[in-house]
Order: sequence, then C-alpha cells, then structure tokens
Amino acid sequence: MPKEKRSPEQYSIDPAAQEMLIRAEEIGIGTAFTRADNMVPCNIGGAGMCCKLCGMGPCRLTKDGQTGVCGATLDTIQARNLIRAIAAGSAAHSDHGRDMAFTLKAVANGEAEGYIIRDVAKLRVVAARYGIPVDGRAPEEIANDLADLYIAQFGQQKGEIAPIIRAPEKRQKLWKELKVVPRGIDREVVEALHRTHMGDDQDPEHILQHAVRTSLADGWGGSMIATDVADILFGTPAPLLGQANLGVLKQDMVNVVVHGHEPTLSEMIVAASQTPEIIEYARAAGAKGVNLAGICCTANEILMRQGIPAAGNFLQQELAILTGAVEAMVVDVQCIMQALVGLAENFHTKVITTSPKVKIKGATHIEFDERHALTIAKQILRVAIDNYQNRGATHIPDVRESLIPGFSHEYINYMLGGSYRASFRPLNDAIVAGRIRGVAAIVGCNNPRSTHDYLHTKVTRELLRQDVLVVQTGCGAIASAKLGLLLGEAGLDQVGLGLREVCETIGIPPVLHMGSCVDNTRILTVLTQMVEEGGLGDDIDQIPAVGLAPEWMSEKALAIGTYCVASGAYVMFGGSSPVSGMPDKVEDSDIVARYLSEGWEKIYGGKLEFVADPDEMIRRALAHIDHKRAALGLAEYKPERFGRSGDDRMRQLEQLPLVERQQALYGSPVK
Ligand code: SF4
Ligand code: MSK
Repeated sequence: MPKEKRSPEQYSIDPAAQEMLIRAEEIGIGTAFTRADNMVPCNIGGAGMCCKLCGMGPCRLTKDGQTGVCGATLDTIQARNLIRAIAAGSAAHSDHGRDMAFTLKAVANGEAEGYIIRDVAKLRVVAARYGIPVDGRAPEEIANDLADLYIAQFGQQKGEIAPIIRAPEKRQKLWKELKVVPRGIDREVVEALHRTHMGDDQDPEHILQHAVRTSLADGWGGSMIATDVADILFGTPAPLLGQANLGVLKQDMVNVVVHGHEPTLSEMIVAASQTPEIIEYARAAGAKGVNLAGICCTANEILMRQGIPAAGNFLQQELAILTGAVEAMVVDVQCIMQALVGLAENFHTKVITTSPKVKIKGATHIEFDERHALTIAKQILRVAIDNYQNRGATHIPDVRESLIPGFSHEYINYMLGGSYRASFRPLNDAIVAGRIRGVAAIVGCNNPRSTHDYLHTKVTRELLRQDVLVVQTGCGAIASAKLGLLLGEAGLDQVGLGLREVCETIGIPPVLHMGSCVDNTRILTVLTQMVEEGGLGDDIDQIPAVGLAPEWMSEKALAIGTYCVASGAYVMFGGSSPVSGMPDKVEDSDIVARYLSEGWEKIYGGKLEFVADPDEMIRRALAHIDHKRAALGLAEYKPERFGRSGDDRMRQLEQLPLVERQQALYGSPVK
C-alpha cells in the first residue's frame, strides 16, 4: 500500500523547495519526494536482514534462530551488508582522490590545460610532512613528487598508507596494535569485497574490524588526498561571501548548474565562464552572461573557493530543473539522480554527463579530459548558451540567503591567532573554560524519507543554543546556509551566550562551513590539532565532540561515520539504521547494532549509533560532551556564567545614560 502523500511543508522546511514542489504538483511532475511516498521500503532489507550475496538466496532471516541457506547467521549477514556499503563509500571518495592525484601529476608536468598550482604554501607544507624535499625546488618538482607519493597510496600492497602519520600519535599506536592501519587504499576495498563473497569471512567482529580498516583508507587516505590536492590546485579556502538557494538562478542570464563532487571540471567551468569570448557568446544569444550555480558537493567546492552560489543541496537537484531556467545541468560523479534526464525532457534543460565513469541514458555526454580542460569547459558552456533560446516559462523562487563559507583548518588556525601566532589555543581555552561546551560536526546528505533540511536544522539550532560550536560539510552545510546560520551577526541571536562571546571576539559565524564530503578530513585535522594544542587530552576520543549525520542516505556517509568512530568520535546517524534488525520480533537481531556502539567504544573510544528521534540525538550528544568534559576534569558547563562581555555587553551599556555607562565602564564618571 502506498504511503499517504505528504504536504509541501512535510516534504521540506525550505520555502524555495516547497514552492517548487507545489509547481511540480501543478504541472504533474514527480520528484524524489513523491517517489519516496510511493515506494514502500523493504523492512527486511532495511534492517540488514536480507542477504543476496549468492544464487542460493536471497535469504531473508525473519525468524528466531533462522540462518541463510549456507548457514550464515543474522549478525554475519548484517556485518557483511554494512562493510559492503562502507567499501562502496570508501571507493567513491578514494577514486575521487585518485583522480585528483593524477590531475596534480598532469599539472606538475605541464599536461593539463588551464590549471596552475594556486597554493604553493600548502604544497610545501604537505610535501614536507612526508619528507619530500622542498627547499630550492620549483613547485612543479615538488608537486610531481607529491603526486607520485599520493598515486602510490592506491595500489600500495604492504606497509602503511602515508597520510596516517597525520593522526595523533596515540591513535596511530592504537591502530597499529589493532592491525587496522590500511596497507593500501585499493587493497582494503578489494579485501572487503573478497571477505564478503559467499563462503569467506563469517565472524561479524572480524568483518567489522576490516570495515574499520577500509574506512580509514578513505578518511586518512583517499579523502584526505582529495582535499589536499584540491587545495593545492584550486586554493585553500578562506572566508568569502556567497549565496545559497534556488533564488540564485537568474532570469536574464544563461544558468548553468554544476552538480556532483569533483572540483576539476567545475573549477574550469568557472574560469571559462569569465572569459571574454564566453561572455560575448552569451550576449550574442540575448543573455546578460553566464550564471553558474552548484548543487551538492560540487556546490561546496566552488562556493568556498570562488564564491559561486549554491542552488541547493541533494534534494534540490530536480527542483532546479523545475524552475525552467536552467540551460544545462553539468554532472560529474556521485549523488546524481537518474530521474534528472526524464525530468529535463519536460523543460529545455540539457543534462550533460562529463565523467568517463558516469553516463545516463538520454543525457548528452561531453567527456572531460584534464589535458583539454579549458577547451571542454568552453564547449559545455557554448552548448548551454545555444540552449538559452529554447527556454520556456520560468518559475524561480525569490528565496536566497547570504553565507560565509571557507573555514579550512588552515584558516581556523589563522583566525584564532593571526599570522604570527596561529594556533588552536583560543578554541581549546574556550572549551576548557566552558564558554564553548563542545564541538559538533553536523554533516551529510538529505533524504526524502524525512522532511528535507528539518533534522539538520533542528539539531544544529538546539546545539548552538547549548553553546556547542558547529562545523559542517556537505548537504548539511547548505541546509544551514539557507537558514542564515553561516553568517556572522545574523546567526548569533540563535546561539548560547558563551558561544556568542567567542564568535563575536573572533569574528566568526556560529556554524563553520568546512567544505564538501571529502572535506570531512578537515574535521579530522582540526580534532588532531586540538589534541596537539593540549588541554583536551592526548587523543581525539577525549575531546568533548560529536559527529552527526541526521539525514544520511549515501554509502559514503557510512564510510565517513566509521572512520570518525575509528578516530575516536561518537557518531550518530538519524533516519533508519541499516543494522537495526527487528529486536521486537527476532531475538538478538540487534547484535551488530550493539557491537557498533558498545563494542567499538571499548576498542576505539568512539561509537556508531542510529538514532531516529532528533531530541534523543541532541540529548545523547550533550550527555556525551558533558561526560567528556567531566573525564577531562573541566569546569561543569554552566551557561549563566557567560554573556556579560563582548559585543552584547557593549550593546547593553549603550542603552544606559552617559554617567551610568561611564560608571559601569570605568568605575566612576569621567571628569
Ligand atoms: Fe543466502 Fe548464504 Fe547465499 Fe547469503 S551467502 S544469499 S545467506 S546462501
Ligand atoms: S553531496 S554524499 S548527498 S552530503 Fe556530497 Fe550531499 Fe551526501 Fe551527496
């Protein structure tokens, strides 16, 4: 039986999304929201209780003590399903990292049209970290060596992947003892698939140990490489002004929406859109120029480096086309819905696939090749511009919000201490004093099974009120951007007084946008630097911090969650659990869920839990933060102690008559 259809307000809390969903209904077009209404999820598969690894199945284990045809038990099946998802997520991130490393190699050797090394300082810092000589060498020479080192991480067969040295020392020691340091990125992913082939690894804890190793190959391997190289080639992000939501599309310009994950092509499209020849070509077509906007993590990549606006997050990809104002949606890899092509047939939008790895039937394919990047970017833009004349009726919601993205760990370090004494000391001190209760990373996707952006914003707002500093990436960051939480002054009326003091003193928004999904590695680096700064213990698991993915949907999210747990973090996912089992019907069907929580906490100090109720998620997050504060011997969190300094106090003083103000400021009236 199809579920009851939801209202626009139940679909999304975003007014722009609601407006477009009403339009979709008016013109009789389905979206992921309505398809989710019509698709009843399989409760057996959803709970991790179905195995389809071989032709003797699929085996659905729905009775106490039941096993698969081969005898596989439910906990084994759940662990195998989970590690396969983690392997796929790690593969996606890491293959992105591999492509970035190959691009770096091509740039270093002058084989990539249009690219330069933009952040030589970061190149030198990263290369030196691995012992690559930097003094007296040209950036291209250093980049060539770094590219070789990074490319080698994927196919390495023995030893340890190099970026692991960037974790806290104590954590590295633990991983070595537990034998979970990845040997090579590809090797761990392949082994995860091998172990889960019919008749292989059938001890759930042993399978999940390799799930950790595989995820570490992502977080401290492929993803970290992707972030490093993107910064080196396109610039390390620093705060700038941007905009978010569908209202960034322009009526009088050629709108090109870039969607997916890899910044290599999108950066070049940004560059191409600003060339006189493309601007002139657009004008000749009757438009004022080319207006670029992003969706999903491509949006985050070009937003935080170039200030290119974000049209929205994952669930807005179809809604952008529904405006009728998008001449081309240019996609690369990951999070691209096949439905885009059928939807675009109702409008004039051209869906252009560009990756050699991704084609969609019915889409235009213009394959990207870094050797001719600028030429291909211009070709794509010309296709979009030629399509402008085919535009029909449009409906662009007049909804957009400003934001300040670009808080790389390098910038956070700088903003806390300036050029000459950059440090994490002020952040650690604020946590020690209790002005900041703790830190939450609220990351990940949207999922049409819950109200779009609702869970993200609910937990973000409540944790801010509780003086928890929030860092965000991915679609969660865009959700907060659309709410105005990524703006300095605008967001501060929604945060606790202690956190507000810190934000006002440093001049930061209460929510720091740290980038795309692969940039969750920036959060690992921040946590490591907080450990190294001192005062918050000697490993990540001691920091009063949590990681939350309230609206997760992708396998990449599971990989991210797992490497964060293995790094010592308490991670909670909202929505449904892929290992929930049905403990009310099938005895012990939640063994794996319990192991990911209690079992992993004993081993790694971090734990993975799936918590559907956002209030419970908030409660557990705060309890965990307070527990970690107490374990460190820090002052108990008391919000009433703060809020009497900084801008807020000055504002209150300004309300007083002159003499009383002077009395308050100087102890007596000024003569
Ligand atoms: Fe069934 Fe075992 Fe085959 Fe899985 S591997 S489908 S449990 S027989
Ligand atoms: S794009 S993985 S929906 S965050 Fe990175 Fe958003 Fe999740 Fe895709």
